[in-house]
Amino acid sequence: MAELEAILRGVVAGFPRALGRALSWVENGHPAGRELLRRLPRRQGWLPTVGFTGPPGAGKSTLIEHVGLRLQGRGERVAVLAVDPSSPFSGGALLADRLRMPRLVAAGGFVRSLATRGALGGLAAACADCLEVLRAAPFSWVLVETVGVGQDEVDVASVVDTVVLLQVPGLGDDVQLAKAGVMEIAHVFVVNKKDRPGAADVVQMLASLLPPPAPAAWRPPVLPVAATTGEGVDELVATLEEHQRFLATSGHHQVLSWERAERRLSAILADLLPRRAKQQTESWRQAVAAVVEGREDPLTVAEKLLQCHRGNG
Ligand SMILES: Nc1nc2c(ncn2[C@@H]2O[C@H](COP(=O)(O)OP(=O)(O)OP(=O)(O)O)[C@@H](O)[C@H]2O)c(=O)[nH]1
Ligand SMILES: [Mg+2]
Repeated sequence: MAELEAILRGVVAGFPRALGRALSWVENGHPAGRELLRRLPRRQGWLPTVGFTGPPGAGKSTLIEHVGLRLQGRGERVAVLAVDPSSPFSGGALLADRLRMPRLVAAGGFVRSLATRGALGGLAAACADCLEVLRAAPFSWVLVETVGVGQDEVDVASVVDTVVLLQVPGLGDDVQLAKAGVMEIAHVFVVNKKDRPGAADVVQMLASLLPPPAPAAWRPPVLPVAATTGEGVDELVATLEEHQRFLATSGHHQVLSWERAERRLSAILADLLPRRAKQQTESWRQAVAAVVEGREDPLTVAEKLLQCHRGNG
């Protein structure tokens, strides 16, 4: 496939068009995407990935653009994935992507939105696959934006190294945080819109919710930021670098790689197994009937299906 070869070369060279195409294939579960993932060169070394999450309108995009600009300014190469399940844009809508973070794109950053339809294993899996594509390209940082604070965000957080949780004054934040269980997954807390009244209270409240410091553990800092003016962004970038150093020197890279591989395999299997089982229409129908009629319990039936499947290769 000459086109696949060209896209592979383009990805490795970091060409935006090739990257956009490759990410569309992967995002849409296109067969060419699977072939591409199989053939991507393995990256040497670690590619730092940072997820930014928080409620709608908290300033994630504004902040990511600033962070990206700082990094690009120092000669780093930055890619941004904006994960947006509800996005009307998909399939490499280059124009929409450019409109998202124009200054970062003008500075040479790569920005892509991700609507994730049809990938095996859901949003987090699609995101993980897209990160694999970016790992083969010459980027030195990847920043991922996710909207909201729900299960999807917790899942997406599991594919990045560093999770930045944005909060803003005036949202009844403590309730939201406690409910979503995202306190546990954040490595850095940002209180954005520090120019607004109440920001200092949110900083204090977050600091009071943190667990007591433990030896050799990462302690999430709480950073007040104003993304519109860039105030506090230098401190945030320094913190992101510090967290990456912590991961590198504390043996976390191996742990993260192992956990990610396990999660990916589990997610793919959870998707593949029912699909395969249903392809055997008659045995699937009989299996369901056995459960409906109470002749056998679901676990026994599922185990039989697995065995039967193994018999079929
Ligand atoms: N006053 C103030 N406004 C800000 C700040 N940061 C962002 N905003 C504004 O907040 C609004 C939302 O910013 P975005 O960066 O689009 O927020 P987001 O979290 O990416 O939003 P979604 O992607 O829609 O969830 C915009 O109007 C920004 O200009 C800040 O530090 N102070
Ligand atoms: Mg945004």
